Amino acid sequence: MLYPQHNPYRQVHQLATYWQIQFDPDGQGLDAGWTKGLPQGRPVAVPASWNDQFENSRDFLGPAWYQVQFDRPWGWDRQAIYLRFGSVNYLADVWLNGVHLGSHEGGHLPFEFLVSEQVEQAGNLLIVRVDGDLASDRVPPGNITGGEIDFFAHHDGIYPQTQFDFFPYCGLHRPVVLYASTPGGIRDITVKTEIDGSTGIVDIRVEHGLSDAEIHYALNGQSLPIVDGSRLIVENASFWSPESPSLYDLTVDLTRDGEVLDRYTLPVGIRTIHVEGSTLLLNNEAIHLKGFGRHEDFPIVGRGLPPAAVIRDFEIMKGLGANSFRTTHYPYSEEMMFLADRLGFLVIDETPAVGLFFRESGLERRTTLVQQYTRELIARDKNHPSVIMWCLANEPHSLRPAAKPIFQELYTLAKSLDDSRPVSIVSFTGVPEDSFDFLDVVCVNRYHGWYFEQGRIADGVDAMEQGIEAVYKRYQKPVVLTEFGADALAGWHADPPEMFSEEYQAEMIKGYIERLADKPYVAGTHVWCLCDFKTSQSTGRAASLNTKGVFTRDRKPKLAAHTLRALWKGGGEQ
Ligand code: GCB
Repeated sequence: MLYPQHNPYRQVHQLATYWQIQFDPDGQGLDAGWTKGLPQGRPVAVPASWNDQFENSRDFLGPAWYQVQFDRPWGWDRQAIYLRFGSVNYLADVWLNGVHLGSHEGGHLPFEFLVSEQVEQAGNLLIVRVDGDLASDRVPPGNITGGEIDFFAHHDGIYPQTQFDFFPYCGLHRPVVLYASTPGGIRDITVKTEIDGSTGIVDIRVEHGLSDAEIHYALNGQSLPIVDGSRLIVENASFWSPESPSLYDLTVDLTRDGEVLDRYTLPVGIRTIHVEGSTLLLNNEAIHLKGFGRHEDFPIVGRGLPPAAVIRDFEIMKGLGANSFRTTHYPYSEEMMFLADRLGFLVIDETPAVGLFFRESGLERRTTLVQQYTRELIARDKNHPSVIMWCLANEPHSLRPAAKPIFQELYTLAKSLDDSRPVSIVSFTGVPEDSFDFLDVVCVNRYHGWYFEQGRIADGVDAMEQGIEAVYKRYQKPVVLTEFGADALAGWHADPPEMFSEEYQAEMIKGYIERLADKPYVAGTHVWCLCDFKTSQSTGRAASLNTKGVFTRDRKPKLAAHTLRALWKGGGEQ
């Protein structure tokens, strides 16, 4: 799925910054005819979560109704017009001028409708009903009752009752745009790259609906012939890597009789990613991931897209010497993924499948949703050089026998959609995690010295090391420690270190990284997490925050940030 872009053949029109919203706690909107207009809307910012914008909406999870009006941009009368949503959490139903266009389930992934027939010249009314309620047959799940959970007892009774550790923010979280392109024009482009010595090979597939059209390709403005039906050959190519994130502009022109009908320009990074034995190879050289898990979580904006804060997060990661992150626990914004390409980050790209459990009730529905998310994520992010691995789930409660065949099928699906990247899941058990028998990389989260061996960093580091060695011994694949960390209350100090102090967090993180540094099969360590973030209320989360950030929620460094900079960048370097 292509990201909308502006050029002489395509236009993007951003809808208003302030829409109207009306909450519908009694679920009366449909019967009361709100699809034709909201009786008592009030202004709301888009994109943003609704929860922190109003006095009375923090814990309200829907349904809520959004409304906006727009006119058709000039010159669009003969264009194919699409209405595209970057992310709506969780369930969206969309009406345009009273016509139900369709619905989409699952946050964090884009969806669009062809609306050329419905859009009038002026006064179009767009209505979106958003339902973010938590349910056991949704993904991620929540409000689970009756002993359905195999693990995570402390998640029972938290409020809101999520089966995951982040606040279930709701709303129109990413840009909503109209875009226009040539009817039958370019619908999709898939690029895969290979390396042969100093030569780069770019394999391209273009989907379009104009059977009599020709396709022309240019790289950085230079026209290139296609070889073997689908390949561009780039002599003396600059390969993409974190140290040198070279991108080429690939321009695809759809032409007829020499006239350009449609154009799309895609940034392409030429690079390869492979697993060989227990090593992860980028451009045929071993790589080591240094980085973080993180949340799209900001005061007031919630899980909405704040462009400046995204830049800030890249800045603080770079400043520490990080080269990688995992999109915990859902796909990050498309805007952030393009920046990752440009700034040279290695991304483990995760679907919104967090908190999966494998008891029967709702299992079929959850499984279908996770398959849908896998398809949608790969369709969205397949062309990013920064994406080095697909992660199909975080910490599934996978000890039940149903889990393995479900992941086997999911793995096969992911590989059939993209055979060019490793595929994994992130496990908190590790041994045994039956699915690691077939997954390409072993990704595990470890909290020794925090949830286990509490207050004892040295014992925790020993236990972590033993666990990682056991995982490697059992599966003989590259291992990424995808989460480890400790809560630290900014400004709270203790000597000797005590839990929740900045010293404890810093020392534990250092202990983990140093202990794993000389294990060649450890392909990376991701600290949990970059910044403190909002989560459900519980005794385990002071101030409703997970404070395992090495930065505060407003991006101020804790001691651990300085420790990481010294570890990753070396002593004095800033
Ligand atoms: C985990 C989860 C993450 C939590 C973290 C914690 O294992 O993957 O979502 O926030 O632990 O802090 O407990």
